[in-house]
Amino acid sequence: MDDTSLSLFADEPVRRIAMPDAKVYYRAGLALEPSADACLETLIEQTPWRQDPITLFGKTYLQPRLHAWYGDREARYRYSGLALEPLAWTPLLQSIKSQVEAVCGEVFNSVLLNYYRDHRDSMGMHADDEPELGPEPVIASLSLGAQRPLRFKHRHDRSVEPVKLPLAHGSLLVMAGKTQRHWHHGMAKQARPCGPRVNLTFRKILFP
Ligand SMILES: O=C(O)CCC(=O)C(=O)O
Ligand SMILES: [Mn+2]
Repeated sequence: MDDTSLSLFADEPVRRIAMPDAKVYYRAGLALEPSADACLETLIEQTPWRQDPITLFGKTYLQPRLHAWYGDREARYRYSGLALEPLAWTPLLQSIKSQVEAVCGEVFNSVLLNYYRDHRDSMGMHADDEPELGPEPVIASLSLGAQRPLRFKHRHDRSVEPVKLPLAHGSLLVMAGKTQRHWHHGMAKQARPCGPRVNLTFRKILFP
């Protein structure tokens, strides 16, 4: 997404987050159909959630969250060392995908669902910079459920202030441009208890 495609958000309250070397946009209060509440409940209940082992620095752990991967048949993706076969789109995910595409003016061919069951689930700092996403991927991230902060940290310049962005129920975060090249993002576990959160990150795999 370039700055001109901001017009696709029309008069909606889109915020560009002040971050050097990045294009990050945030919009709260998406008018989803079915409602954000209904999407959250259905996705928690009906998704075939998986919790896969992950190897980091030679040690194997269970990922501290659940996930599911959906996409067009050819869309394969390697994520943190896992090769994921996409599940076929459900009518609900297809509908959410169309609504997200309409809001941000991009077409996606896959979505990673993350389920943070409570405050103890998390995602480590990372960049979505796999080659199959291309050099300047547009990643649209829909948040449902408990509001939790996404943390951003510049990868190369320690003088740049980290950013902590709370992601509200029914909000859309779009990362574009060189964001993945220059920033890491992640979600820490937190001490304060909170309810479940489901996140959907829509992606476009260029070389399936
Ligand atoms: O849960 C989030 O908001 C972040 C998810 C994320 O970064 C990812 O799926 O790559
Ligand atoms: Mn990510």
